[in-house]
Amino acid sequence: MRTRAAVAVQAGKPLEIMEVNLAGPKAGEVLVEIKATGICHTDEFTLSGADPEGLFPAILGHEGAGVVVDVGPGVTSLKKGDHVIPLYTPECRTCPSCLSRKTNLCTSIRATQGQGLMPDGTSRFSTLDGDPILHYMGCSTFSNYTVLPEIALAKVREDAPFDKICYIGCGVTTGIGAVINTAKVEIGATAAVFGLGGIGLNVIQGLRLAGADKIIGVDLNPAKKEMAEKFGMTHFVNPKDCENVVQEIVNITKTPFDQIGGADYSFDCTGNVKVMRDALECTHRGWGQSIIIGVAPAGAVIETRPFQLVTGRVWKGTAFGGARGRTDVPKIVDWYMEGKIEIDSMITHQLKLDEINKGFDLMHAGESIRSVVVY
Ligand code: NAD
Ligand code: AHE
Ligand code: ZN
Repeated sequence: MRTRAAVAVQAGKPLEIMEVNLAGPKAGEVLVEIKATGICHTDEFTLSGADPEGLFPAILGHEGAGVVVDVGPGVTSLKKGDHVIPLYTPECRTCPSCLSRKTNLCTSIRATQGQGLMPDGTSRFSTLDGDPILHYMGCSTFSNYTVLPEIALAKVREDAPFDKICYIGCGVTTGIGAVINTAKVEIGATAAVFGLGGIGLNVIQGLRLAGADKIIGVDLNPAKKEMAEKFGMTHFVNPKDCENVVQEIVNITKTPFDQIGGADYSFDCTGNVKVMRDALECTHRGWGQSIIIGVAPAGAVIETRPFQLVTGRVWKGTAFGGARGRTDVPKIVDWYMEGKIEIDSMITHQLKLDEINKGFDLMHAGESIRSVVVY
């Protein structure tokens, strides 16, 4: 079939909207009509050329929601008409990683996914001239129709609006999951969140759900303060307005009983390795945990004095908030529909596919939280 898609033809160039060919689903695969897709900073990261796994031409996008149109041979868990959210972290439930119960990082199709290919080593997308176009993160939601492996789709309830729940395909689950699954934050904890964008705000809403006391937000953009306060931020620090961010956070977390200070938990949602260091070093001596969510460019390295770890701080990372997609994503959709979590106000812009590059411009200008393309 033919479908309309925004194609990343080259690093650093705007996406090009065009008709492309899409081959039907093979064994174990599913054809999905994408109804809506968010634009995550990771799409921008790959388009910029900073992603060591970034390959071109490719159809980016990994934060979608849609409807099953057709299934390939052997597909048993999904049927035509099912509402689904694509999973860039699949859940096969049979690989050593899934069976370990220690990680959500299913490894069954990771190698081909990183090469922009389906599990059989080929692409379903091509130009009208027949040249292959690569998949991206196994999802390619910047195409109106896309093909995914069955294990990379979460079946969700049919009354949930696509233009909101697409955000659960990455940002919402990543932020809330980092708090609940990765850090396992407890009631009364203190936390610092670096970067108050589409991920950081969801970390903040996760911290509020978990019952954290002090929630300190850090961002260079003062315009992010108001929205973060609505989601539960109690203190705001702008690195431009203080001499030492780490000291500022330590001071905020001091109590009459505890004059050492330091956040119980911190989260990097910027992808900046200097910020990651601050995020580690602002945590409490003896038990502080810092969770890296941000994705850093090729070649970037993190550094700190080993003494920071010798004195009990823990550095961790998380992908997709530690969520097992087929199991956890339908539950997060329920939380949204039951009013336990908020999404609507974070979707600051709704665009048509033709306007998708505007979504990247809004992100660069710091004017959006999430832009969502509705097909
Ligand atoms: P975003 O652009 O919406 O937000 C980033 C925020 O960080 C902005 O508000 C920006 O002003 C702020 N910021 C930038 N530099 C800063 C600095 N030096 N100090 C303080 N604040 C700073 O991006 P997003 O969609 O929220 O994504 C955030 C990061 O998370 C990106 O690196 C993205 O690739 C990554 N990410 C990781 C996962 C995962 O599974 N680990 C999932 C989604 C996104
Ligand atoms: N390809 C990059 C790394 C990109 C990355 O870390 N991606 C996250 C998801 S970001 C979603 O917005 C992830 O899932 N990582 C685990 C994995 O297996 O990719 C690089 O540096 O090579
Ligand atoms: Zn993402």
